[in-house]
Amino acid sequence: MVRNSLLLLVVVLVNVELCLQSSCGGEQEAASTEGAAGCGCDKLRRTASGSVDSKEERASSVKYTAAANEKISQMVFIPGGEFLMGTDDPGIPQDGEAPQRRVYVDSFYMDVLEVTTQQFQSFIKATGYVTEAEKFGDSFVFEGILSESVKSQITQAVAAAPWWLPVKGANWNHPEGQDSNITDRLDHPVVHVSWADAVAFCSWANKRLPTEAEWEYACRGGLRDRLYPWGNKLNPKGQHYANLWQGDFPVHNSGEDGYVKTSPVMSFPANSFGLHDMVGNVWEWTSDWWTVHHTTDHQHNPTGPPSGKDKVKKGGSYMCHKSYCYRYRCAARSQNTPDSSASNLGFRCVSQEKQ
Ligand SMILES: *[C@@H]1O[C@H](CO)[C@@H](O)[C@H](O)[C@H]1NC(C)=O
Ligand SMILES: [Ca+2]
Ligand SMILES: [Ca+2]
Repeated sequence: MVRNSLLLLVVVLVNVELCLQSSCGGEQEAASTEGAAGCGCDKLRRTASGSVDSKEERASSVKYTAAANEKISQMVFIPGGEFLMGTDDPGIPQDGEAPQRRVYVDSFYMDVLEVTTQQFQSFIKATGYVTEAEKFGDSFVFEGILSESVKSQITQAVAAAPWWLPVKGANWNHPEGQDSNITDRLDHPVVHVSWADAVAFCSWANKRLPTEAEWEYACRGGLRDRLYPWGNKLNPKGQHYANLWQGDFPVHNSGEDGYVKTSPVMSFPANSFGLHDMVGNVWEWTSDWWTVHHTTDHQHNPTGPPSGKDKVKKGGSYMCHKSYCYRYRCAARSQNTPDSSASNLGFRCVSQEKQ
């Protein structure tokens, strides 16, 4: 009874129906433990029940910066090969990190960096594409990065993760709602992009989203059975290798790694494939549907289940800390419905041919 009434504290926005844990969480969430509750990212669900079009807003605020940065769209060759995907020592067992399995992936090219707001702006400018967050009229923003004025207008939260607030007008161009913009973060990863938005961007760039196997292979950078893209120690020699959370979630982020929100892409060292921010900064969409059941049969270029409800995302974000979201490991994984968007979720693209 008490539990139910707590869950029902969650409210429904005019245009967005938040999906309650009790009504659509399914077995996966019921199985969640405290340690795995994490940043609550997987609780961010909505059902498409109407939309608010904010096109005029977008048109007036998009400002194209012509100075295209070469490095920004650079891709690196990832030589194909076999690797051990997943782990037999899962940090979060119910996420389906196990079992460890032999997987082969063909060679491909991968964006060195997470797709930036500037790159995404170029895409919008060129195509007039309207993101799902813009159609819905809102997106999920972590409470800790909102202005007091925006916060004061919000009366809803996600029951299972009350630090996530649906913010009206939040989208890639206004990451914390209407009183925010991307002027000072063109080199930060774009956020508030849904899975379809990410797919649209990649195909516009003549690329595609990575499969989970490709993403994880790339994350591991040729290392065998290691936790992170750089090895097993989180902070070798006291150095930070990823934009994560230091402090007590969700109330205090000490920013010891230099950033309490997103960081400019390339602020942290690359792995041996030359890829930056594979873990941390923002979560990255993959093309796979979510499942927690994996075959141990030797797989070649696996693409995940043929259908599903959620898409796999990888790498964790600036909101992750070991105490509640130990998901900034290469084997770690999480999921969202494809129409989800949030202030810590972005992507990068891959391609089979050199671009
Ligand atoms: C962007 O936001 C900053 C403050 O965060 C503000 O000073 C600036 O005027 C805004 N720019 C635009 C184009 O709205
Ligand atoms: Ca940080
Ligand atoms: Ca990342």
